[in-house]
Formats: sequence, C-alpha cells, structure tokens
Amino acid sequence: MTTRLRRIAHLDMDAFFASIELLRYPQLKGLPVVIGGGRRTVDDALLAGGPGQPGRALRFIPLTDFPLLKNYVGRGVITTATYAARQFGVGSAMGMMKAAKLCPQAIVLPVDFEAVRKYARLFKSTVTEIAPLMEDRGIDEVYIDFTDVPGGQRGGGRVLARLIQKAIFEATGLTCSVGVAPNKLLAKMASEFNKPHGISIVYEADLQTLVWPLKCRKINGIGPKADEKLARLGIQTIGELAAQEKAFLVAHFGKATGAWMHEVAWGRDNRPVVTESEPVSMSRETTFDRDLHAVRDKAALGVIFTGLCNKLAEDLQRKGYAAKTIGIKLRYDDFKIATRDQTCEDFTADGRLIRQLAGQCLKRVPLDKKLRLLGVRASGLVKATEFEKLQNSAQERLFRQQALGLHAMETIAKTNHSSGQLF
Ligand code: TTP
Ligand code: MG
Ligand code: MG
Repeated sequence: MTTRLRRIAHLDMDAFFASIELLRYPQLKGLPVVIGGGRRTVDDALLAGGPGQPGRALRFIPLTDFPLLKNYVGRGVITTATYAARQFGVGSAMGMMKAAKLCPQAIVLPVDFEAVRKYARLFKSTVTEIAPLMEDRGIDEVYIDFTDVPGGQRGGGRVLARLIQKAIFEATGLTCSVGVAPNKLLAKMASEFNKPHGISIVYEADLQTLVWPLKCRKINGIGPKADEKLARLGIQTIGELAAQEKAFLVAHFGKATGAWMHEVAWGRDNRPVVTESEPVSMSRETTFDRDLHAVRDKAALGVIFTGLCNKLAEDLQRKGYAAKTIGIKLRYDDFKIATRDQTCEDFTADGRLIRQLAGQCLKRVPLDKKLRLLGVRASGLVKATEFEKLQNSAQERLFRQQALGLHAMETIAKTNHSSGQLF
C-alpha cells in the first residue's frame, strides 16, 4: 500500500449572496453590487421586470432601473459585496450609510434566501458526487477529504480542486475558491489566499513561508478578544505565536486554549472531516438491449453480472465505503421485480466477495422467465476508515481466539429473506 498524504480541502463560494443576484441580473457583472437591507417596493418592481415594464425578462432590465446605494434610506448593514464593490473598501458587516459614502454608485439588492438555499444545496451535492467525504460548514463553505479520492493527491490536490470548481460552475454558474492542505486548519486559511476563483495548495513545509507571516486572527478560532490579548502580549503573527513556549500560552490563556494555540501555530490539527448525511446504499443496474434468459444466455448474463459487481465495488472504494449487505434486483420480461439480499459478517468493498454474495442471492430467485434488468446493491454502509477499525478489532479477536486454541471462524453469511422490496 502506498502511503497517501492527508489532503483536506476547504471550499468557499465567492461573494456568495451577491453572485447569486448576478445570475439573475447578468447585466450587473463587473459592477459594484452590495447585498443588504430589507426587501423594498423597488426590489419587487425589479423582480416583476423593472419599473413600468412588468413581464420583461430580468436580464434586459437597463442599469438605470437598479437602485443605487447613495439613494438608500435606512440603517441596515451590508451582508456581502461583489469584488468590484470591495475595491472601494465596502464589505460584510459595514453599515449601509458608511458604504454609501465609499461607493455611492454601487447597486443595492436584498437577499433572496430561497435562492441562497437552493444554490447552497446544489453546490454541495455537486461536491459529494465527486468527493463524498464532505463536511457542511455553513451556508457557503465545506471541508472535503481529498486523501482517498481518485486524483485527490495529484498536484497536492490541485487537479481535484480544479475539477470540483469546474463542476460547481457548470451546475450553478457560480465560482468558488479552494484551499488544499494537510488539515482543516490550514485548508481554511488557504482557501482565502487566492480569492476569488482561486486554488491554493499548502504543504506542511509551507508553514513558515505561507502561514507564519499571517495575523493570528486568521486562525479559525482566534476571535477579536483573544487577538487583542495576544497583541497586548506583543504577539501579532502566527509565527510570533509559534515562537512562544507552550507554558507561556497556558499561563495566559488557560490549559486547553494555551495548548491549542501552540498546536495551531505549528499548523497541527487532527480533526477529521465529518459527514452528517451518509448514503444509505449504493447500487448499479443495467437494462439489457434484449431480454436475456438465465440458462440460454448464461455466459452473457455472467459477464454483465460480474461487471456490475465490480463497478459497485469501485463505487464503494472511490467513495470510501464498505457494505454489510449485498442485494440483487431482477426485472422480468413481464415487468415484475424480484429482490434478494444477503448480509455478511464483515463489511466489504471487494468485487469478488460482492460477486459471491450476489451470486448466492441469484440462486434464491426464480429464473424461468426472461430478464429485462439486473441490478446489484450495497447497503448497511460504513465509512472505510470505520471499516478498517472494525477489521482491526476483528483481527485482534481472531488472534485471541487462535491463542486460545480455537479454530479461526469463517465468515458466515447470514441469509436474509426479503423480497418484493424495491431498490
Ligand atoms: P462569506 O463566505 O464570508 O463571504 P462571501 O461568500 O460573500 O465572500 P467571499 O468571496 O469572501 O467568501 O459568507 C458567505 C455568505 O454569508 C455571504 O455571501 C453573505 C452571508 N454573510 C452574512 O449574512 N453575514 C456576514 O456577516 C457574513 C460575513 C456573511
Ligand atoms: Mg464565501
Ligand atoms: Mg464562507
């Protein structure tokens, strides 16, 4: 087995709420746009096609119809701003009045939360289709474990990062920035290095050059209060923090925080990427070009069956899962469906074992009618890392049993009679 480097990505959408409005009104591309304030009558008029033009396509609304920041009346704060607006010093959490002074010509639009949720769902599902180990970190950002994803190691993660960026752009029309690093802590910093639409790759060896010059505040977890206290102690940068004795930090910030500060300043972070929603099952199926008979077309069916099992095994391995239960689905020429499944003692992502278990299922279905469709399904999934842990403890059990003079137990496949269940 080749040793893989731990590669963790942090992906963050660029000017998220504002970029969503630019999809709706592409004529605003490249212009300073700020999002903030409540919805006003002028906003409703825009959504209807512009003042006096109900029914007009939104992309044809002339720029002169858009409300400007200088005319904005009200208190509110800026939620976010396009990069064009940021050049004027306008940004998140700034009061609208102050922003209007800096960039009076900026166009101001309200947040469309429904659209935000829709695009958040869409970009996240695009990520998990490519790399399933994704941790949701809020409306517009995620961590992704690249370590075992095909291509996740190439160029330190650059190849996969670019692929995901492209897939998100194709699915949503939105851009994002990605940082790939040995852990979440560094990845989170790295995703900001080349914003917008950037990728940055950080290795452990880059700590001194890329991370230590940054302000302590860039560490996710060091807030304004801790930062102020660090500044009072004469510590401005992460490098200066790293130069402190752990005992010194513990003395000033307490045992847990002090030790944590020391670790993060040295770029160390072992937190795993935690996925909240695990897939329940994975399956592969195929409908034949012509109906096949189990006996007369045995050879052809055998090849297809083995192919499906191997593809399913590849899917499991690529997405980092192992399955407890393997099942089959048949559709006969009269469109009736039969399913069977088989639970094994261990978890598996192995093509040959999947083929063997699926073969046992096949022996339990009637095969007198012709078949239209064949499918193989894996359920009872665990993450491969969990599986390794289970395997290790099973191995230990086995050694203990052998030490006690017991026979090594064979994996006994328990038969689970269920039928008529759809995949
Ligand atoms: P961010 O990712 O912090 O900002 P952003 O996506 O607008 O810009 P960047 O390119 O720098 O990542 O936040 C994501 C969205 O969350 C942002 O578009 C609007 C919303 N948001 C708030 O509602 N309030 C806030 O204070 C911040 C910072 C963001
Ligand atoms: Mg963002
Ligand atoms: Mg964000």
